[in-house]
Amino acid sequence: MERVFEEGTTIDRFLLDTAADFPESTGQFVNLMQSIVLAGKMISARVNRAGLSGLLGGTGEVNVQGEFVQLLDEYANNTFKRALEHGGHTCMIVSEEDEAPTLVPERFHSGRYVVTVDPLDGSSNIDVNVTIGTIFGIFARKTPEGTAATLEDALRPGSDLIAAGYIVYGSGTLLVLATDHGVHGFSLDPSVGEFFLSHNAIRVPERSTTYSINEAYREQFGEGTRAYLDRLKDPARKYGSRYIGTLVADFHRNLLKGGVFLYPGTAKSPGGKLRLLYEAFPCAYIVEKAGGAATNGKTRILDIVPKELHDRVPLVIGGKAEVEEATALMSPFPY
Ligand code: AHM
Ligand code: MG
Repeated sequence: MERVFEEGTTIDRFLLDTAADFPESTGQFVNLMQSIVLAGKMISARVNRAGLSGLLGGTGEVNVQGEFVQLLDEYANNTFKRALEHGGHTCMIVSEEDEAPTLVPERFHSGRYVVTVDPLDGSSNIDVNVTIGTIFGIFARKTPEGTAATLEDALRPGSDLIAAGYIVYGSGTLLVLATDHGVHGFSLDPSVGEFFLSHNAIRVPERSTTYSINEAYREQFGEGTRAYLDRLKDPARKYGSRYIGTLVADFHRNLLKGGVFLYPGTAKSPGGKLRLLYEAFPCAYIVEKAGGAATNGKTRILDIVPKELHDRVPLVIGGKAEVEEATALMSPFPY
């Protein structure tokens, strides 16, 4: 359902207008998105003041991924969980920072949606003022509303997502939301605390001249990945490389300007580094809604069924023609 919205439409107006297309809508999705917007505004405010409010640096703890937890990671995770738990729209939150899923406590209504979230992607960039972001995916639960959610509600293919998005905290704060209504970007005006439509109906170019990969791992990549990189370096193709090291920031740039992002498997980690449920799935959902594609080198990302909440996956994502070219070269090899 493509609809045309005027620039400057508030995100609230956008959500209410699009919900009106679904007569069976109960309002829970709109409420859920309003909670995500609130959490995003709170995190954005903290990110902007982090250096002044003692929020740079680590907590001294290591998370489920074996990575050092930064103070802002912890703040973002708690903010998200608090915003989502109380609204009566969410039943389960799967976060990068928590080994177990968070079930909405019995004293609140266990609502219709499962939210997967990387509360603060790009942790290694926090302390150096480089763009970071939040990534989220939304499933409608399988088990009945009002009961405790189970793993069955979260361990399912990405094609079951009903919405996904991200918030980038960069030179400005931008929320990108993908639904059946397409992909739209809303910029935060901090002076009024409101997100306004600034990027209408985003489409990713089929082809571009940008690739994003951590090429320091080149010798560890599989044969197909190396062959693909060699092809891109043909001077006639005029490719340039951009790599921020924050998935959501690299993905965002490529979504708007065109490009292909790769975090493939390596000899040491053939299964890749990025996480399926709250990094690859949401980005794959968004890119497909914008006309692009995402694969693990063999299989469409959204067709993969997770075995565990924190599964990792190799990721190649971006313009359709670029992902197809990479897949043709990568698919014969084990990683
Ligand atoms: P994070 O979720 O803990 O921040 O880790 C994921 C990040 C991605 O944002 C980024 O694409 C990747 O790790 C960078 O990894 P590397 O430093 O190996 O290139
Ligand atoms: Mg991340």
